[in-house]
Amino acid sequence: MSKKLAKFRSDYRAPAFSITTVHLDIDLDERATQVRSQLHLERKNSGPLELDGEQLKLTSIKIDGKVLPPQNYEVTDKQLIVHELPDSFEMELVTEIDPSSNSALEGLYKSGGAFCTQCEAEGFRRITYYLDRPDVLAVFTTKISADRELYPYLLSNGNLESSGELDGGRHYATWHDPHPKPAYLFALVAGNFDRLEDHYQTSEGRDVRLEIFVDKGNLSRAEYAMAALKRSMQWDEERFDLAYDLDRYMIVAVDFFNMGAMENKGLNIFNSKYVLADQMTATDWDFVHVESVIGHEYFHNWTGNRITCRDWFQLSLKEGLTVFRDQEFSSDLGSRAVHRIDAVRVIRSFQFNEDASPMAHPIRPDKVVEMNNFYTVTVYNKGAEVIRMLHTLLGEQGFQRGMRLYRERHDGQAVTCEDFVAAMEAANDFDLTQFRRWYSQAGTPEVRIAQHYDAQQQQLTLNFQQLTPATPGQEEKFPLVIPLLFSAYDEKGSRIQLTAKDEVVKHESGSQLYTLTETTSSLTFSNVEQEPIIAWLENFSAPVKLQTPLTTVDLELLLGHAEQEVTRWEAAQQVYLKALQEAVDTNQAAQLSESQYTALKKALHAPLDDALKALIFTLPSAEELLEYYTEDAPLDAIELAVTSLAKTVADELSDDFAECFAKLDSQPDDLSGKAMAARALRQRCLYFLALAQPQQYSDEVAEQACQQGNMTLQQGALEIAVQHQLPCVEQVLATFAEQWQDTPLVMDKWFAAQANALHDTTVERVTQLIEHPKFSLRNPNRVYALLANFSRNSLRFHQQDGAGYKLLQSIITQLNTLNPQVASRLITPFMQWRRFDTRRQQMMKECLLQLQQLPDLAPDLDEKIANALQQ
Ligand code: B3K
Ligand code: ZN
Repeated sequence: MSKKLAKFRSDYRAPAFSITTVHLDIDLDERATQVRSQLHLERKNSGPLELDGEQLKLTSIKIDGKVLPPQNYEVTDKQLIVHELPDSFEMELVTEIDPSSNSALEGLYKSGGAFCTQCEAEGFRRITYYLDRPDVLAVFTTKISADRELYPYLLSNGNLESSGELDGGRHYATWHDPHPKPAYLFALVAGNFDRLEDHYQTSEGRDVRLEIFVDKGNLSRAEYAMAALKRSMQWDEERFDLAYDLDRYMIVAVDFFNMGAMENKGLNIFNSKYVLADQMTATDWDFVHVESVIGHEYFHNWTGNRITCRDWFQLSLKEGLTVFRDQEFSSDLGSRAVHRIDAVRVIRSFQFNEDASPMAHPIRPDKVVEMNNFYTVTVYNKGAEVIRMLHTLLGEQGFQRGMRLYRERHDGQAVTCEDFVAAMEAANDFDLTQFRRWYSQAGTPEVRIAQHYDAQQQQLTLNFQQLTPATPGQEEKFPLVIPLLFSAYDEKGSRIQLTAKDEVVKHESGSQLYTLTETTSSLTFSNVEQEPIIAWLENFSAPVKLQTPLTTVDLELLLGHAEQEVTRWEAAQQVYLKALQEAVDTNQAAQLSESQYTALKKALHAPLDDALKALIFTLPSAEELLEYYTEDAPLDAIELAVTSLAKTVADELSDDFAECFAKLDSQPDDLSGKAMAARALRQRCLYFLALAQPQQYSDEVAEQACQQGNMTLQQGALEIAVQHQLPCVEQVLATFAEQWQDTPLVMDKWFAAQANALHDTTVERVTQLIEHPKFSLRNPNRVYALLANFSRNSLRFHQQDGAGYKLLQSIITQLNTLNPQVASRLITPFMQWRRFDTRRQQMMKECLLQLQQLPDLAPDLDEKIANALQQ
């Protein structure tokens, strides 16, 4: 295999040919599927026709009906190159593929008993030779034939044109998708499913048939997803004025899938994890995620499918925007604060980490070897934060004006991030020149704020500084546009408005807005009667690290009085973080002051949303704390700090948790937001109670773990039993496994709970679980549950003897040939090897070097390892 070369954004060239129509005739067979592809091509630019193709057997090639002599074309392991072609012609290709041996789950593969496809980013080239790039848009007609009994459903994009019987117990179906689309949105499914049907009438009067296909026997577990789909369709009409454009919308749930789901036009393919959900088997969080992924894929129909990417460097054009849209959807339908906090935690725990790693890249990368490596928290989640900043700067109305212009200008096109920003700019007459740096600059900006109050002059001065640390390949950084939402409070906790000329504006969120544009700047407020307490970066208005002059007393005031719920949560987090950092720096147990305990008690009993309280009582993880130590990370001190902080909060507030716990009803049959919130807080209370008094609460936890009918309660208890190693733990684990052994998605929770345990036998336990009959390296969900969770469990993964490293290395070695995309996702913790002590550095580096020597090292791993080891 030839080594894969890097591609650069700056090298973009329009394709030499366009493909206007594609007729596929796919004759499905487990081992030898035959694909006949008829293309109409037209010359657009000079140059040969270079079709992409991998792992294909070419059996025939014709141009305008005539067999092409072998001297007129070349076949390499990645391309089919044809010279001397007319300007407009028909091409017919016949290729053969083997879906059964496809364990990479890219292209056409078998998931359990069904055939399915995954073509984004560059999977279509594993089905047939094609111009497999997103700026080639064609109208697809697809005929599928297969055994009738094994594969009663034959599905593809668009509308069903015809279907019928064939000889030998086979049948066929022909689908036509009228919307020109890039090949990455092509999909095919053949299998035997149960089908849930419903309808949706669009605001434009179209009657859309909605269908969800699931494995036999799972129909009732698809109802929630169907309801979520209808909510998504309605929300997109109401908030974005975007309606669906085909007569059918199909979702198929499959068990073998590398990611969450895929937005193929009219035929979404989903990881069953994000479709199947009922009270028995799914937790409240699972329901929330199902709704958000259903929404995300649906919203892609406009932001991604109708308006797509010119090239893969522009991935954030569709992903950042669609994540922003799904976040807004969840926030409009549920608790805005809770969803915002969830998004902030993802940025702080994972995106900041990526920004500080050798794989740091801007949301619009400049250089890519393996595209699958760039479906990252940076492109997706930081991308969504960049869109959110635009929304903050332009306001909802201005943002929607920009969206309308974007759609008017680019519907049906493959475009760039620049086109999106230009539309926002033109629709609002708002200069975004400097804002564009967010697209090209990698790294997490650091903002420092200093406050000076002159009592005599009644003047308040604020000094701001911003700095983005260098990232690999980007030494020099420039100042960014950083919108800072803020609110000022007086000493009693009442919100006050500060006035400064034009620099500060009142924002529609209720906060005030000041926007940084320079490396340093300052702001003066006059007539300020007393020194205020200012909550900065409210609602996490920019993806930056912030240092403020707030004292712990100020934070207590904000925790008790801030009007914005996210600000209250943030104040609690800052209180914890200060205590944790002090503990780490002195290598002692963490402590809080009396007044801090009092403030926390007040928060627990305050009339706040229970879900928000649950988040306030979720302490920063070891991983979040680790972000502050980029050299010689003091793992032992971090472990002491996080475990001692949890213990002291548990001990000091034990009566309060007990009181709160007694008052909260678990309402196992209620799926309302209120009931979910109550369960979330109940879980936090029980977590602390069982930590403070393990003997006393072991039975209670064991009982809850066996309570059938509500997975939130069962899993919650399982986690507590495992995390605190309660006396009941082994019994709870055994009962749970017995009950759920035949429900893989629930067994994943069982694997995950053990992989997440902070206990020092975790490495051994995970090693044993790899041999468990219900575990399989071939199924990504199992791998993520057991091994991705373990690899993120920093305190155990970095165990001193290196056993965690060896374990992960051996798994990555096996996955290198089995499923490189999954292997590549697991390598993340090794990327940070330089942040640890010399001994650990050596062990991790050795693992990387050994992986690098693997015969047939996949490009996915090759790219990351090369970056990790680069000097
Ligand atoms: N667009 C897909 C991602 C496919 C990734 C392939 N490696 C899912 C999504 O973002 O909606
Ligand atoms: Zn997406």
